[in-house]
Amino acid sequence: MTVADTYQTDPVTGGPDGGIMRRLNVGTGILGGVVLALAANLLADWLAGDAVHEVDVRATATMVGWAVGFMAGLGAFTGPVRWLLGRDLTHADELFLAGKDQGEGRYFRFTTDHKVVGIQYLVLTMVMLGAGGTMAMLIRTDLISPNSGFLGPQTYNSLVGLHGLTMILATIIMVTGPFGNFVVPLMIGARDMAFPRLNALSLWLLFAMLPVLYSAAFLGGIPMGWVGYTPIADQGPAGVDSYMVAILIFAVSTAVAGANITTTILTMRARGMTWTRTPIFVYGVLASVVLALPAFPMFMAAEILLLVDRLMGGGFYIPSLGGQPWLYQNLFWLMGHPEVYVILIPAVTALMELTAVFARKPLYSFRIAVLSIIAIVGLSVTVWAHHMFASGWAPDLNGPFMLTTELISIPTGGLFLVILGTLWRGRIWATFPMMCTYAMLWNFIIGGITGIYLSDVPLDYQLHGSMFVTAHFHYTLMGAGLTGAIGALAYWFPKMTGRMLGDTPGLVSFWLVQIGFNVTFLGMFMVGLEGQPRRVVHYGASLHTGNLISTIGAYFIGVGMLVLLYDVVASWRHGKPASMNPWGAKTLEWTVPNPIPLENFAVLPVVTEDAYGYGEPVRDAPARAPAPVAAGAGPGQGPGQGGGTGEEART
Ligand code: HEM
Ligand SMILES: [Cu+2]
Repeated sequence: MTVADTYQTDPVTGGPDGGIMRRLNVGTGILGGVVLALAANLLADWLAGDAVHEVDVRATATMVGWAVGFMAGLGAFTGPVRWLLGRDLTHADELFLAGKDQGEGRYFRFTTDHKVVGIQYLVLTMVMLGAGGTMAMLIRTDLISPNSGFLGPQTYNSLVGLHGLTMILATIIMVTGPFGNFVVPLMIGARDMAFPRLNALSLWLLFAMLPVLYSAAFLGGIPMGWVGYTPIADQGPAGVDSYMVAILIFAVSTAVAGANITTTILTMRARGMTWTRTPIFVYGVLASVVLALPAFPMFMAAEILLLVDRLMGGGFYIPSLGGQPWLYQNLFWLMGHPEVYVILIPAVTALMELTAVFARKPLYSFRIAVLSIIAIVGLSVTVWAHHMFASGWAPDLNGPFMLTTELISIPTGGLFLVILGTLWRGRIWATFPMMCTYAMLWNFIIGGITGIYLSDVPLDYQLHGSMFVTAHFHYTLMGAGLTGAIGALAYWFPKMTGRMLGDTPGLVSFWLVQIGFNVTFLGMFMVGLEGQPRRVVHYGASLHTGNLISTIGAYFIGVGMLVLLYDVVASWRHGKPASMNPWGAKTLEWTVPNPIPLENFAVLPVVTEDAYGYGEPVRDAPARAPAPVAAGAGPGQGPGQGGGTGEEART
């Protein structure tokens, strides 16, 4: 890779620097949110004082008021407002917004630097996973015995719903948020995202969403599970309003992020970075957001119709008023199935990226990987009704939906084979991130094949609504998706923090989580096959053993995750300082120094070869590679030894 091409920012002119913008931060945001929430509450009380739906109108108005007030108080709208007033942001303002010379304070502001946004996303994701994980521990503790009575049925149902929703939202953002924002612009040789202010907007909308979502716990809960099914959603308490508003905010955030990331990847790749030289992770992130762009508006539409039902006396989903719950189910799964690939693809492509690095081989085969991703994106919008086989909606379509569902397992298998092919005959440096690839392969084969069971209509009639389904999707979402995200974290941690993630606690956490995970969900397959329904607080005595096994496994996951959290926090604070390119990787993010300058690249890079061209000497490789962990990797196989040539690393 050679460098050329200097870059000059055109100063934006048209007004004095500064203004109120410089005094806004998360504190003024919360203040603005509370004030507007109170105002909206009073206004709704006054306007809808004695309407039938008064409680819901007030709850919804309060939450919308909070979100708008928070974003305004944070300064999310100052740019557009000043533009409307005819005074654009000045160059100095733009630099201020990017967080120049602001120290830690920039993490608590509406900061546009993609690296700051990436770190904010990472912390937000970890908080959400922590909240969802705590709920999971409570759920499993309740299920430790057939009638433990640890949680009441109402609390149990709400916890299951909030756990599911928290985890789905967290897994949607867990790769694209932190790594799509921090790593992708570096990886494509750009100075920032295409729309830096939209980037900050997408992040802070999620922050505004969280109190709305969790207010459900104080408003009667969400008794209808994470899917928000009607007619229960039509009849449920005000907690359902929290669900609706949270989803609406989330959908806006996703749309904004999707438009931004798509534009960035399409238009800002470095000179010479043709599509065949674009790293596979960039494809993964692009596929994920391109899929999310049409999917989330479906969910949004579903919730807007629900809002009309609940607040205005509409009957979209109420049969006695001519409505139909199947409408909700269709809209929901038109989002819900693409969404599983929104989650999976970036995680798997992150693992592909690091597998090529640690196997010291080009990706096998880049073209199959790209074609599989394209096929998955196309097919995944044609399979949604496999979630409705047993619902009675359009039984004649069960056959065609079975076919499309089984077809999608072919390109999904393609991704799998690309990773296996990359490992084949590699001399592997078995680091913590690399171990995540192995774990993903193990877990995803189980998750994927049980998916094929479920897509078989007669079998699904048996298994639908059972713990078997719960086990299936945990094997995919957690076993493959979350494992991939953890691999990505361990891999890019040195670039994001300038420090190495501790290997020993990382591996301890890895084994605790992976063993705990398999124990938990194999136990759940067992009780699911024996007919235990999901989302039910009690179960028959004969199912005790399987549930006990699951609960014990879950505690192992919990402890393992705490060890990982410790590792992340401790390494971030005083881990071993990382060199510029500790893994000897060839993609562009490893060519910038630590800490990364605000503008990323002093001169923009020009790309002259593909991202996996091992066989060339690598830059800034460590003098001595860390000792390989796996058997079979003798001394000298670490990258960078003697120039780290690809030939050398192959057997
Ligand atoms: C790619 C990774 C996958 C993910 C992340 C995933 C995720 C999910 C989720 C979240 C659910 C349950 C939703 C709910 O009711 O709460 C589910 C159900 C289902 N999955 Fe998967 N899945 C994956 C792969 C597959 C594959 C490869 C197939 C088939 C080839 C498949 C077929 C099904 C079917 C038929 C159901 C409906 C089961 C039922 O409710 O009766 N899945 N999956
Ligand atoms: Cu599906």
